[in-house]
Order: sequence, then structure tokens, then C-alpha cells
Amino acid sequence: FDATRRWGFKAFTVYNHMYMPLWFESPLADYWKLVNDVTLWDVGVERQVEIAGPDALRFTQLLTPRDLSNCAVGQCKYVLLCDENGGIVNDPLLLRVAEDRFWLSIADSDVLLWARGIALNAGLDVTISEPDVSPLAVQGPKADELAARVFGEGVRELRFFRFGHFDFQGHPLLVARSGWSKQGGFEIYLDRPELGLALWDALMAAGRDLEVGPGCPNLIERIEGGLLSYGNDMTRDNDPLEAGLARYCHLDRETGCLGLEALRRVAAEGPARLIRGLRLEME
Ligand code: THG
Repeated sequence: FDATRRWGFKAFTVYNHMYMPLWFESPLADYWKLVNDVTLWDVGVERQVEIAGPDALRFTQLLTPRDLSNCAVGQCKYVLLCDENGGIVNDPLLLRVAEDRFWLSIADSDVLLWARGIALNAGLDVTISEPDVSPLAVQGPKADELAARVFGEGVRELRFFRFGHFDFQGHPLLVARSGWSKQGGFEIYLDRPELGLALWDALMAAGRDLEVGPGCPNLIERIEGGLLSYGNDMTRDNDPLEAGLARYCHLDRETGCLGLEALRRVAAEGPARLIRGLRLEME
């Protein structure tokens, strides 16, 4: 955050009770830098909600209609969290960091309280917490080159939605091939707050000839890419089927989850409304 201030963000919003930059030069100039070069995003506001313990898989599976049985350690999945009516509570990126430990990298709503509340009466052996882990996204067509310069050539081998650990100044950092743009890139899950400035400065220095610049989730690019923003495009008043996210719901499953009956009803009747993208062809 201090680095983004130093690099001069022009506006910010509040996301998960924290400040998140909205643009640097201008939304349009930032868009072109993201699409042509590479940008660093402080997305530390995407907090991790950690679910750990012997019943971590069973409990996490209770929170989302997406089937997690085939989720390997080292894999990410985009998941919807639903309430008992099928309403979307959040749409985090899930990381299976260990056999019995998941991180939900959350959008803007209070998942820690939601999950801890559900755990009270679930009768499952889990511990739910918020580790101090702050993602830094590296997004844009030159992201592979930049990441390889800082983390080594091995980072290029990461497949989409997979993560590994890569050395930074003697400390292994979790690096995933993911990010909230369609330009490609990585997210570095910084678990050492004291290394934040060093990490930002190292990436900026290594990418000078790549024209690296500061950035943040870009409204123009993510709408063009069809990425939905929780709290803006959809809220708890929408279910995943009407949000066009049915492909992330497995309703024929045997294990129960919150909202399953409601979603099955919507699937049988067909959603009453649909959130759709619209392409305007300009002359
Ligand atoms: N990174 C991290 N946390 C996050 C986001 C992120 N938390 C909030 C928000 N973004 C979660 N929302 C999304 C939405 C879409 C994607 C990622 C996070 C995404 N979707 C791919 C797509 O649509 O092409 C693929 C999804 C899939 O096939 O599973 O990447 O960005 N840490």
C-alpha cells in the first residue's frame, strides 16, 4: 500500500474494509498499460480466509455448490459461496494449499464471519482464521518475462490456476498463475508484510525496460473480459444460475451444500432473469 501511494494512485475505494487503488494515470491509460505491457496491482484487499483441520474439505464443500473432490494441492478454483436461498455471498478464488487446508481469496464481503458462524453448528473439526497474506498481482502480456526475472525461469512452467513456491530473498513465496484480468499473469501471495516494499521495488526495477507500471483491477478490461464483480454486477439477490455462472455449480452431487435445494429448483424452472454481456459494435 505504501508503494502504491508512492507511485501515485489517483483514487481508491474501500474493499474488505481496506483501501484499494482505483487508477493511477487514468482508467484509459492504465488499460493500455495492462493490455500492452505489464502492471503491478496491490490486491492485498483480497483477504485469505483459511479453513484448516481434518474436516477442511467437508466444510469447504458445504460452503460452495462447486465440486471440490478433484481439487489437487497446488490448484486454484473459482467458487461461489451461496446462502440457503442460493444467493451469492461471495465469489472467491479457492486455493488448496495443503491436503487439509484451503484459502478462500475473497471478494468484498465478510466471509470470515459467515464461515465462522456456519462452523458453530456444523459439527466439523475445522479452524477458520484470516492469515496476514496479501496478494500482489502481476498482469499483462509481459508478466511471464517479468516474473521469470525475479523468481527464475521455473515460474513460466506454471499452468493456469496452479501455484508453486518460488524464492524471493531467501523466502519461499506462493505464486499462482491467476489474476482478475484476461491479459495473463500471476498473483504472489505475500505472507511477510515486511517484504512488501522490497517485492514491489524488485519487480519495478527488473521490469523497467518492459515498461512495467503500477495498476489495479481495471474496469474497462474486466468488463471486456466478462469478469463479474461481486457487489456491483451481482449481490446476494442473485443466484449463480441467473448470474450466468452455472458452470461453477454441480447440482447433481451427493454431498449437501448451502443453497443446494434452492438452486436445484431454479435449475428445474429456469432462472427468471439473466445477467448477460452486451457487445456494442461502433461504426
Ligand atoms: N484473485 C484473488 N482473489 C480474488 C480475485 C482474484 N478474489 C475476488 C475476485 N478476484 C474473485 N473473482 C474472480 C472471478 C474470476 C476469476 C478469478 C476471480 C477468473 N476466472 C477465469 C475466467 O473467467 O476465465 C477462470 C475461472 C475458471 O475456469 O475456474 O480468473 O482475481 N486472489
